[in-house]
Amino acid sequence: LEAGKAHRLSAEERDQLLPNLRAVGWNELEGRDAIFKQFHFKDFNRAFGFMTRVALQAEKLDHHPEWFNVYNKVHITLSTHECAGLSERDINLASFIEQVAVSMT
Ligand code: H2B
Repeated sequence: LEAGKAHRLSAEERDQLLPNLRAVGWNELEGRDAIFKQFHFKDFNRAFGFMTRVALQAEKLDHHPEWFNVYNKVHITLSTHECAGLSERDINLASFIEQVAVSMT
C-alpha cells in the first residue's frame, strides 16, 4: 500500500515509466489522462480467472481498474481518480496485470 496522496506523473516520470508498458500494448488515451489495453484470452474461463486475480489485488492495493468484459475479451482503463490522471498507482497495477495476463495465456 502506498502512503500519501497520489500525484499525476510528471513528464520526466512518464518518460521513465511508460515505455515498458507501451512495449506490451498499453497506450495513453486521447482526451483523458489514462492508459488502456485490450486483452484476449482463449475463453471466458481464462478471461474471468484473470479478472478475479486482478480484482483481488486491486482491492488489496485500494486501486481499481475500469474495465469491460465480453466473453474472452477484457478491456482495461487505468487512471487515478484522486488526482484525475495517471499516477504511480496505475503503473504498479498495470505491471501486476501484465504478470497475471502472462500466467493466463
Ligand atoms: N481507484 C482508482 N483507480 N483511483 C482512485 O483514486 C481510487 C481507486 N481511490 N480506488 C480509492 C479506491 C478511494 O476511493 C478509496 C476511498 O480509498
